Amino acid sequence: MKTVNPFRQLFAGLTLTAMTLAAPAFAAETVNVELLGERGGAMEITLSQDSIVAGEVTFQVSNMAMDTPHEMIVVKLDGAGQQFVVDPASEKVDEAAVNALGEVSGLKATETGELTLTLEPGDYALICNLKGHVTAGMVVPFTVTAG
Ligand SMILES: [Cu+2]
Repeated sequence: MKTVNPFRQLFAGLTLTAMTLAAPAFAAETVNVELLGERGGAMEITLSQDSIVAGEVTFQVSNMAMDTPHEMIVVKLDGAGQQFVVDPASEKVDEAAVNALGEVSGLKATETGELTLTLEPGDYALICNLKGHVTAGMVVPFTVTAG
């Protein structure tokens, strides 16, 4: 006759529960990023949260425009309030001159994309560097704290 130790089964069940409960502590942060505005008008980037604790973060990026492409570039700043220099000829920030860590590029109107990065504490900015878009308002500060 086969016997089953009920305590052993209970213990196995508790262990599984403990692992399930612990899992969210390791989950990455998610920041929802909306790219807003149409060609020729005001544009902006809005964030579901403008600060996270250092570690892995996923930017879920949505181009909310009706017919204007956008992108999102994550830039590490030298310090809070650092201003971007927009070249008057190209109407863009020189990406080689800034510390760009990653991007979701080429989002047509209504398209979405995502980018996962591991960020250390510091000051960052998210920009859309399509021609004229930073000047039109597509730059927003983002802070990563030590926690
Ligand atoms: Cu844009």
